Amino acid sequence: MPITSTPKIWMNGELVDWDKAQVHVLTHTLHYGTGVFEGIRAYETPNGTAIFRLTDHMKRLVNSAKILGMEIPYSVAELVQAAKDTVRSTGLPACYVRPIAYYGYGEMGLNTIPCKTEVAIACWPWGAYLGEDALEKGVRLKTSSWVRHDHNIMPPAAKATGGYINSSLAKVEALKAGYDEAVMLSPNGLIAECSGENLFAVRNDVIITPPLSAGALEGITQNSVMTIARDLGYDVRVDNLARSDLYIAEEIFVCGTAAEIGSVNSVDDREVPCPGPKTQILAGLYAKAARMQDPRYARWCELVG
Ligand code: PPE
Repeated sequence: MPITSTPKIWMNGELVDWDKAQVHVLTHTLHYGTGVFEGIRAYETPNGTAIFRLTDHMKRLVNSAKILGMEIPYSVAELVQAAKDTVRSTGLPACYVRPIAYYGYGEMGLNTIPCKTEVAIACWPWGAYLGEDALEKGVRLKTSSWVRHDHNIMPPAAKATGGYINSSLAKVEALKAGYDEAVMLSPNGLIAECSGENLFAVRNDVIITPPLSAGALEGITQNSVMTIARDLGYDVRVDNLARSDLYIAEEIFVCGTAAEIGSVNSVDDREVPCPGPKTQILAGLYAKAARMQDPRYARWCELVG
């Protein structure tokens, strides 16, 4: 999906022109994948543009850095303000927001202790990540031959740039095989998540999503969906899922900031009823919550001002 430029990018405390937001080819993180990032969405709401769960995303960014032993020279509050300033500077009513913290030019070698952390926040309009009809028609999933990395190889709780080699291998493999998205298993064969989304399956009327311990990112969309589902009185559990649970699920959906909520119509060519009734209800409520149209979740919408 090609990027559409916007006027400014926030870099190390300043809004700079889009074309000037550049790094040197000897940037540390370009060589070793030592960065952390976030994916956030700003939505048009009746009260103006609001960034969905911005503070929670910035907290996760700081935690990702902490896991890597990286120090971000800004507080969560400063990062929140910077993201709002960036979105406001574009004049866009809705957009995708991409903060990244990375080790810049100056040091080389695997020792990151002397490296200085740089931070940038860019935003641009980004459409439906899994296609416009991902909710209605559903996506085709394929179990990946690539195993999700393990906690002692690359902590899945950190949204680290280098970790996404694993996701990218899985995504491209699935696309080349004619599927839309990859399901990744943990080293012991349990469902972890998709290459860029968390996964939920409904079995015996219970909505289940795999835990961090199975290699899933603690998704903010996942958390929002669980809250909405529990408020509806659904039985929601964070629990392990086996591959066969997906083959006989009543419904399956995937969710993430970029993808929002997409239904799943098959896994490894076993058809799954789609779009499932719970999926449709949850997707409708999520879309309203993100646009500040549901007072119960208005606290999640942080107005850019
Ligand atoms: N798992 C993975 C591996 C993942 O990348 C994401 C988000 C999620 C789960 C869902 O997390 P959350 O956004 O907090 O609900 N993926 C981001 C980046 C996608 C990309 O291609 O880049 C996103 O959705 O913004």
